[in-house]
Amino acid sequence: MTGIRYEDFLDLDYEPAASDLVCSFHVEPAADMDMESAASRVASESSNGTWAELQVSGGITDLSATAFDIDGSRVQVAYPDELFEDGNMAQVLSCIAGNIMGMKAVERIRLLDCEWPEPLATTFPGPQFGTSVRNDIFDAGDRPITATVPKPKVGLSTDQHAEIGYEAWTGGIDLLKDDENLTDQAFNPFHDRLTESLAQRDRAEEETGEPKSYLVNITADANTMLDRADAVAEQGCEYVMVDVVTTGWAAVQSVRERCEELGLAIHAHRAMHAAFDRVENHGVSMRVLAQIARLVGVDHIHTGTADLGKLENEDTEGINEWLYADRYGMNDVLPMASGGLHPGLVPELMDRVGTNVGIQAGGGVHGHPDGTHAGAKALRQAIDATMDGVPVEEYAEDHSELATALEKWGTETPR
Ligand code: CAP
Ligand code: MG
Repeated sequence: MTGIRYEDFLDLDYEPAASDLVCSFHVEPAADMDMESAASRVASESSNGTWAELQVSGGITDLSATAFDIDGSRVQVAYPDELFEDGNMAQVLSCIAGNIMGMKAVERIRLLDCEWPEPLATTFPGPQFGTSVRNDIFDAGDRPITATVPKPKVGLSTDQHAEIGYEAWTGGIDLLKDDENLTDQAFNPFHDRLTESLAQRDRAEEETGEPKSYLVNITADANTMLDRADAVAEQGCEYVMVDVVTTGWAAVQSVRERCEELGLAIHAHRAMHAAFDRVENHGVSMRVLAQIARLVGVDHIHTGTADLGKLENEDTEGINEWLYADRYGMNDVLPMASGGLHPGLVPELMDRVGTNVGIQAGGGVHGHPDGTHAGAKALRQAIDATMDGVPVEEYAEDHSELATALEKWGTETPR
């Protein structure tokens, strides 16, 4: 008989094996529970234990996780490689971020960070392109690539949407981007939007002589996303966009597989991430969500504006570092800064996040007093000025679009 008890999941002398997945949690035990008891329950419920003591006749493979370090509220748990199915992110998350999030033994619990071991990490494909898009798809040199999302988010007709794309592209923007809640509604059907936007893209490319592309939102159930990805490739676009948190990682994995066949890059929008990561002492950190995104293989992901924009951000710079760092030769990911950005914020943003990023502005382009084309120019001028080491105020002296944007928004952080 093999006994499995909660106490068996705590071993403060345990040294994780190189093949273990090591997860760091913030744990606040329930009122009547000490930290060691809570930590052992976390390791138990997230691997192979339960509330009752088990007796298994004949013995079983030991798949138990081990809580091996407690430092204040930070608990580290090591998971054996055999616990996980290769290349199945949903299964991994059902272990390390599953039932434990609702255990009564803990008042609060947050998955803070993961150290992904090579045997598990390399069962995932990683990105096809990552930061290389800047010069594989575009011709951006060292500067950040730029994107703009037409506003209002939804309600523009297909013609209006495509026309805004043309104005933005010819103003110097690299990527037109759909908004997270624009998919295939009656006022702007997916296939029409794809065709018309790409027709305007071709026109803009011809006029500017610069490569341009379109982040078309294919978000839907997995089968529909695959059909939409096929249509995107057929029409000669380079990207699909997916709302990766709302669709779920399993669906993203299916899209990633299809995109390999089609040679398409994936732009990951993270709408709903804040439901997991905004409350600081509970949930799943954005750092871990970004790690998952890299493993399953998106090429861009929104990681915030280093606190300069309209939305709450968790450690944009630290997360970006993780996305760039070498992980067993896996491609990196291009972080997208977005949410409340406008030209006046560009110098400080680039100071904080560098140039190996995408910069997305919706309201900060289309809200320009002289319209989208001028707004696109102003954004690009702010980037060019910063790349040249020239203060934007000085650059604005002979760049009127930038001057108007600075007059309107200055360097304010919008809310
Ligand atoms: C930005 C945006 C993006 C957010 C997402 C919006 O528009 O299109 O979805 O940036 O947040 O709908 O708010 P603006 P994050 O440029 O007009 O603000 O990048 O933090 O995931
Ligand atoms: Mg949006």
